[in-house]
Parts: sequence; structure tokens; C-alpha cells
Amino acid sequence: MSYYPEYAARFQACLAGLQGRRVAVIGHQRPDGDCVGSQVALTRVLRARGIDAIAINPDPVPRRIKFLVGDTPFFQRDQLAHDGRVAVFTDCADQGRAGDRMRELYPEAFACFDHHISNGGFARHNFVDTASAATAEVLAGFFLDAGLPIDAVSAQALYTGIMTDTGQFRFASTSQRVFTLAGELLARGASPARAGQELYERESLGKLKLLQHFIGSLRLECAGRVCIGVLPHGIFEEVGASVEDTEGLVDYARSLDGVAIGALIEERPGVIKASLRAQDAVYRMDSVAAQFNGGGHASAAGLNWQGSFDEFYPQLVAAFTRRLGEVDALSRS
Ligand SMILES: [Mn+2]
Repeated sequence: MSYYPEYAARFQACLAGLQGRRVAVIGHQRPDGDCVGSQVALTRVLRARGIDAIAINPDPVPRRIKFLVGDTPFFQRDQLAHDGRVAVFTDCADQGRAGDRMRELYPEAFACFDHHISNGGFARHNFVDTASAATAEVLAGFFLDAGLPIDAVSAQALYTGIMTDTGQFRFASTSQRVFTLAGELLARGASPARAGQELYERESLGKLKLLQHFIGSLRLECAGRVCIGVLPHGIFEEVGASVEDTEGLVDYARSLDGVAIGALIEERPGVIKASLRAQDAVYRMDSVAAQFNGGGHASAAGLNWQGSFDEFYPQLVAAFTRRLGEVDALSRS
């Protein structure tokens, strides 16, 4: 059984290129389960081959996914000075996703493992499989294809990455390969119960209050096909939540019956951050986000935009209106 035969030779060449080098496995800002899970597993697999690898993130590992790290050497950007390591990126659509300060430390990207449609191939060795649900899925398949041992910590990390990026095995990207690989990871020590408990049964009161506020802010646009919620500046302090508590909120906007696109807008001083989620890849959230300097997947994308909420909101609704019109035209033709 081979999961990613088309990448096997190039993956071996990449591994050979890392042998004897010191490696930094780098994830993106505001890391999620797929990012951290992929970093943990890749770092451990490289270390098992005698490679001096460590994982580095621009932001702290969120509370609920800390359990994935185990005894993996995992650092935050500011804990490290320039150390001449070879940079390998996971789950980053572009080098900027890891932040400008990371680029100062690691200007050259040796390799990148990813599944974002907006990834243009910024590394020397690019492994970007946009048909995959998660970077953790790509890595699990690569490791199994190459016969590399996956220990229990890595199995849990990869399983959790797949679980979170598939929306708990619900999204359209949830393929037969996803389930087969998940089964292989269970056989190597991953616990679905542990992942479910840590991710979904440990909410903070602040998170639920943030959710309450977000639900209260929801408004329907585009004849009920778009639902948008807003987190105003200062809300995190007001309810006692942290930035990482926004994870999953946008799914509530999309979950309304009849809604094709859900959005979360976060107001910050001078900057608007937005997360866009569509019911179907046909809506191309990555290209809507790109109109505001963002990117991501066809059904899940994000952006950071310089400006005020009052400038941004009508432009976003207009972009959604245009996109819905294009999709309607496609389905008529
Ligand atoms: Mn991912």
C-alpha cells in the first residue's frame, strides 16, 4: 500500500539532504492542531534518524494542543538566536505565515510540507498536496510509504492534526485515505478519546462568553447566503478570553441552514483580521481572501487587512456578492 507514490523519490532525496544537518521545523503564527501536530511528528521522525531537529513557532502552542508536544524539543521564536539551522516549514502556505521575525532567523526555506492551495512553492523542496485534508495526513502517508517508524507521541500528533483539519472527519476533504491513515495511527498509539477530550472538553468560561458575544453579533447578508460575526476591539479583555479562543467560532456562522459562507471579523487597532469558511470548495475563499492580501484553502481562508471595520465590511460583502454571482453563473452553464 502506497499513499503518496508520486512524492516518494523526492521525499527520500529531501531526507538525504537533511542528513547530518541541524534542522528547524517551523510552523505558522497562531498555530493550530495540524501545524503543531505536523511539527511534532516531523521533528521526532528526523531525530529518530539521528538528525538534530527542533520545532520552532512564532507564537506559543495553544493550551489545548500542548498535550501533543510531549518531550519533543519545542521552542518559541524569541527563545532562540541565530543558530544556522536548516529551515523546514510545515502547514505554511507562504514564508510570511511564520512571521517576519522568523524570516530574520531563517531567510532560506529548505523544504515545505503543506496542503494549502495558495502555496506557490517557496522552498527548495516543496511537498504541497492540495488534495490532502491536512499537512499531518501528508506526513503520515510519507512516513508510512518510506517505512519510517512513527512513535506513539508522533501518532497522537498526526492523528490530532488530521482530526482538527477535517473538522472531526466531517469536511469534504475527509477521504478514504484519511480514515486508512487514521487507523494506522491508532495502531501506533494514537488515542481518539484523548484527542477529543483535550480539544473539545476543556473549554474556558472566557471562550464560551466569547462565543456568546460572537453569536449575538451574527448578521445575514447576500439574501441569507452569507453569515458574518464580529469580535470588536477589546472583547478579549472584556470576557476574559484569549486570541486562541477564536478557534472554531466561524464554524457557527457557516453552520446556519441556508448559509453557504460564514465569516468572522476581528477588529484590531488599524487592522482587520477575518476568517472565511464556505460550505463547498466551489466558493473559493482563497481567492476572496486574496482580494484583501489573504490566502488559504478553497473552503477555508484568512486575511489581515490594513484599515477600519467601516471600510472593510462593505467591501467584503461586495466580494462575497460577486463570488456568489460567479458560482450561480457556473451552475447555470
Ligand atoms: Mn493544515
